[in-house]
Amino acid sequence: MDRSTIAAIATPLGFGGVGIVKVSGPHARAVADTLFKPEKTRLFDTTYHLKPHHLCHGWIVDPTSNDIVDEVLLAFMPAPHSYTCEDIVEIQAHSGIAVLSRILSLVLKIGARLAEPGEFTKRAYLNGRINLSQAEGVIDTIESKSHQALQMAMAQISGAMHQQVQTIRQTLTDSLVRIETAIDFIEDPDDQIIDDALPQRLRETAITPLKDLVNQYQRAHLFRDGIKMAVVGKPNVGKSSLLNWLIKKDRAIVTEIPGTTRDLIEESVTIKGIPIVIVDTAGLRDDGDSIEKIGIQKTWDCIESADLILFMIDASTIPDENDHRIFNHIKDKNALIIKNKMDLLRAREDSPLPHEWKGRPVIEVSALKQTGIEGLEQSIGRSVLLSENGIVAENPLVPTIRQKLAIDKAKSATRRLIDGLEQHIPLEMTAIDAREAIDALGEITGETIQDSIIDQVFRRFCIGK
Ligand SMILES: Nc1nc2c(ncn2[C@@H]2O[C@H](COP(=O)(O)OP(=O)(O)OP(=O)(O)O)[C@@H](O)[C@H]2O)c(=O)[nH]1
Ligand SMILES: [Mg+2]
Repeated sequence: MDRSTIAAIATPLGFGGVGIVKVSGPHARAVADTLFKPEKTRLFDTTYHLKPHHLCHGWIVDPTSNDIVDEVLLAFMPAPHSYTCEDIVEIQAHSGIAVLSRILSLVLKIGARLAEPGEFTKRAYLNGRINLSQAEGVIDTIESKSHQALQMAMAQISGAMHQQVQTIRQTLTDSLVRIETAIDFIEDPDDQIIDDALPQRLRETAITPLKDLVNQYQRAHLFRDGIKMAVVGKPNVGKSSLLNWLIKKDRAIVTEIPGTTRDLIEESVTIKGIPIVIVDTAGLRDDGDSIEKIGIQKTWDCIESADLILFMIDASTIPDENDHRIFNHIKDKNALIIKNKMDLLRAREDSPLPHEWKGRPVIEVSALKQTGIEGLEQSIGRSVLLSENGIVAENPLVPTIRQKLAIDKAKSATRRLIDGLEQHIPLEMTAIDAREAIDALGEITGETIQDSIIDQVFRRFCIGK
């Protein structure tokens, strides 16, 4: 393993109270000794020892110029009782970019190198302090955009996923041991190493829990991964007004001129706990100049890739052929009909929707007067969850997409294993399936994982974590 000392600014750059420079590795202690002058002692008193796991008040001083760089709190966490299991020094300074980069460059001069994204957590994993699914929980915690997503991340960090998968993997390993023993002692038919109940046991102890995990993924991954929701409709119905309203910002230009929005505008919000990327689109119509035509093409592409569509019409007018054409394009998609400009209806008769549009949720709103949001949010929440045949996640143990792919692999290999046992195919072949299932689950627990997959996991991190 790489034994270098690594360092990084661990907090986001920008305005804030505190910024942290984190150092991990064999030279971390030397970094503190060289740069940190504690308050508790006269400057340069070498008899002073840093107290582990305590915050010490003092100053970072440039050793060549003796300039004070910043007043800081410093924490020293000696190996193995630290995040990485190595010596760690954390310097809590003021959060300005100039201060933090100066401290970082002093640290690098002393012999540390800049940490790669996720390298602190990778060291925690390589040193055996956390397992791979716990590491994935750490990234998901950082990225959590909703309460539910955070709970899922915490379930991974607690090690629950690791344990659950490990239990299933153990039953498969037991079966493999039996199969291999039976291969070795094939001459002794009285010795029932593989009993008839083994396939059924595998169904109960491997297939069922693996299926449960896949179901959990399908039900709840949206809370973590989010969805893309496109607002579409003909020009001037109020799409951009709706975007601005939902994100509580004047992000898109709103005018009474049809064809105002030319490009896709993406913004993020959380609705009913689901992280959503809303895309405001160019109004769809046949005419328009060449710029508008490009925008309209982008809208059609966006409709293809969206998970949910808000098809918006103007409630104060009767749907025309533009509306019909758009509806025909989205009719096989997960879509809600949004009747906007309900405020204009008061004096007028509400025109009924075309017969073919029946059966879809219709939500009445006024983006101008900002009414109807509760109904809209409820319908969005419901349609997202129902489209994934989902009830809201009660069990926060939800595989990540990487884990889900490994579970799929393990499940099909276990199915082949069960079939093979029931059809009494040569045991050597069932052993191959058993091994494949065990290896696939090992990709989750980290036992049979290739370096390339480990790198993939940690590349998702930010620098300093
Ligand atoms: N009365 C009323 N006017 C609205 C409502 N929503 C939007 N408008 C007005 O309708 C006009 C068009 O609104 P936009 O949000 O720009 O419509 P759009 O669908 O984005 O239009 P394009 O970008 O041209 O496709 C503006 O003058 C808005 O103020 C509403 O609920 N009631
Ligand atoms: Mg617009």
